[in-house]
Amino acid sequence: MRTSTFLIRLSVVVCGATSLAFAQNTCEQLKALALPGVSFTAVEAVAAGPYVAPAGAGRGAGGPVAPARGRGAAPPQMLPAHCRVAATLKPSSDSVIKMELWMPAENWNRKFEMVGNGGWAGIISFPQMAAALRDGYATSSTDTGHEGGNGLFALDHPEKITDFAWRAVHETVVQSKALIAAYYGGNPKYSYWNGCSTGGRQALVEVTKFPDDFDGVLAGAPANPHIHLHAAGVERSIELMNNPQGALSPAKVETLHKAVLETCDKLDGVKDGLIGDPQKCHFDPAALLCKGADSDACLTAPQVETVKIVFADVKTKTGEIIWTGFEPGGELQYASLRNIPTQPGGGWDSIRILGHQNANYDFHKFDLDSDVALADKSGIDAHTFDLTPFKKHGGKLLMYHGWADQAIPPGNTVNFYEGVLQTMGKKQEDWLRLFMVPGMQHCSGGAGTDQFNKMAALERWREGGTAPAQILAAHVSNGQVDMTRPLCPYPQVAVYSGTGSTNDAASFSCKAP
Ligand SMILES: [Ca+2]
Repeated sequence: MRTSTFLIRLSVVVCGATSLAFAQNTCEQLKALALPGVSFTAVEAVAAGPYVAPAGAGRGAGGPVAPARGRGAAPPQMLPAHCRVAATLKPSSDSVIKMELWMPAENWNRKFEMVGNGGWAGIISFPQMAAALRDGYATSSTDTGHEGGNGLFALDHPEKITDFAWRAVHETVVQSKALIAAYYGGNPKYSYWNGCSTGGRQALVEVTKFPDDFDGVLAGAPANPHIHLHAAGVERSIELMNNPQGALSPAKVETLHKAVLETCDKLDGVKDGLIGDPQKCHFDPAALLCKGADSDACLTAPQVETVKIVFADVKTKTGEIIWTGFEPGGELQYASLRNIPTQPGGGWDSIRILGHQNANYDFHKFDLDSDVALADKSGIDAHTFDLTPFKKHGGKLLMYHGWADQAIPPGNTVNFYEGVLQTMGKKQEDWLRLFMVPGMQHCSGGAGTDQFNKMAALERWREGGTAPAQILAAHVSNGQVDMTRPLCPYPQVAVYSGTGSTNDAASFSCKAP
């Protein structure tokens, strides 16, 4: 395959079909490239064929991962021929950062797309890389310097915390760009970040710390600040534990959801099971309090309390919001309504390990205010609203978040966006836009229009200068599009014109609230 690739490239040069200085190095020749702190574990020309997770790719490599694709397409099955580089990066003595870079052997679109992680990372995002490669990008991903989807790696490994926080991503960017330049004989014309969830945190950390790394950044459902998200989850879990009779049966969750829709569905002008702007929805669960005997049609007092806990912002003693509550409309997916926890959950690692460096730390000692302050010292997160350097670089930041996110309550993303405007001034729409998606769950899924080509919108913006005034989105059932809607730049919302199908985006326009 390497030979045929070489011949194809050679023919391009001989024909003079392009002025690009292609074929500066073959994939094979990249092995000889000396990059400081980089050791190659594989440099190989891969023939076109079905996607197979690379051998030794580790846990979860070929399995389901957090849905972080920018395109919402079905998982890819076939990959074009490409040069695969697998490497281990060692920017510190304790670093073991795994990265992969795949570069199309033909028809490179002259762009670099790095894809982000989910949860605690610990795996390379191969499926997302595969989708980017199929679209013609040189693409890379890192495991962020550890294996495994929890925080135990960080015990007694401060350098690995730094790798997870920001260094693995940035180092992977630097080495990817060097390899791309060596392979193609030229830099990528544009570099993009595409991440959701933890990938959204990585996006915000990148634009804050390394504003020149990317020309355009997709930040979906950002888990930033990670420490605050996890601490709020712990606080909520403990409040639920202290309300042991509060679990709702599935039938009661249905009752709750119906009552929420009864109150708030029509506020956006269309009765469609979606709440266009949950910020306008003021539903009081006490309205469902059983007046007589307990039944599926009402909530007991402890169950009303559970709903209040799940919907409430988590605040410090002085009233600072650590993270917003879950939004009305997504009740059917909110596990906290149904299950009283017995443990504080996966976010506890952020407190006991990143904070206290003690795997046996007793969660009964949890104190939101002091534990957040302690764990924040780990330096995981972006804490500034001043993104002036990224703006000056010419970068575009496209954020999105589902209003029915069942993993990361979305109000925090609105607050981040507002924080940037308060810090940098009200008019930032030439480089920053936020798209809130009614009815969309975590990164994708749900009753809302979760399928939309955010990368194309970002590229038209950065490369063509056309800011996304709206993004066309679809809801797909059984492979069929059954609803389209425009997604609107916050704070605009999609408003029904009053005529035409409510399943057709053409019947809606984006308007200020
Ligand atoms: Ca509605």
